Amino acid sequence: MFDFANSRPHRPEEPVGERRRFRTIWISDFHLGTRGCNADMLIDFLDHVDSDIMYLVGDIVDGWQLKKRFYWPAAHNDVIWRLMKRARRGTRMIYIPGNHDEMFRQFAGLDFGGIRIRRKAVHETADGRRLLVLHGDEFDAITLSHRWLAHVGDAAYTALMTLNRAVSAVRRRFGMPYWSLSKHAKAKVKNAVAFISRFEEIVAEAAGSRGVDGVVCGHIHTAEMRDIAGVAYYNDGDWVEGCTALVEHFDGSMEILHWGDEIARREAAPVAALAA
Ligand SMILES: [Mn+2]
Repeated sequence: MFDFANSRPHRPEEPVGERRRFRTIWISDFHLGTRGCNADMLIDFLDHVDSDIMYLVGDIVDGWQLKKRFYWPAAHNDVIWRLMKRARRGTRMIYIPGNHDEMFRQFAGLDFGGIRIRRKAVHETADGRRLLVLHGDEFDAITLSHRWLAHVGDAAYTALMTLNRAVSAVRRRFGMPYWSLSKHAKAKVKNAVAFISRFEEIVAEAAGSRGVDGVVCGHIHTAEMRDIAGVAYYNDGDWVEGCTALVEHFDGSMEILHWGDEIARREAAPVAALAA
């Protein structure tokens, strides 16, 4: 086992002092162990924010892809290192494994380096709302009953992600901000839109029947926050396409951070100051 506690990251951590602070951060669907994982943006995110509580809402490591082909660059270790470091600094860390990292579900109830592994959790917001936190594949009928079909979808998805990376690389070369091809492709495909809204309704309905005020999940790689029949539905998105996080401010209000936009804003700020 790699000793994260006594190692240094490949890329040094940026100073902790000036980070934006939140009460809670939810992030999921990193898919570490795949080329699709946007580890650079994730590292940038982790180095610029801090919180009292952090939920890792599943599909952190992609065991399915790793089994097919081992891929683990230094940046992926750096992500794990930063998560472990956070736990040691005192952030209350809760890890809820998803379907791609389901091998960790057997450890639900245990603590690993200060990170609590749970099947699901109930989070209480600063304004007293109770939110059920789970990955979300529990409601994905395709994943449950036709596992092979989910793998076919997985292959098509991997192909789209390869294309997405090529577009991103070209855009970066021309100094254009991060833009997700796959995110926009998905928004255009009627079936995908129908699937997403159906998923959101099912999850919200299930949460409502459990008597909580809302639900936080990941899984479908589509960040969202909306009211569905009186239940607050939150999805923290992913770090493959959208590069998004869900955060709770200290007054209990919630926000989705689009990290590509945040980086663009940060990099534009000195230029704007210069122009003024
Ligand atoms: Mn998933």
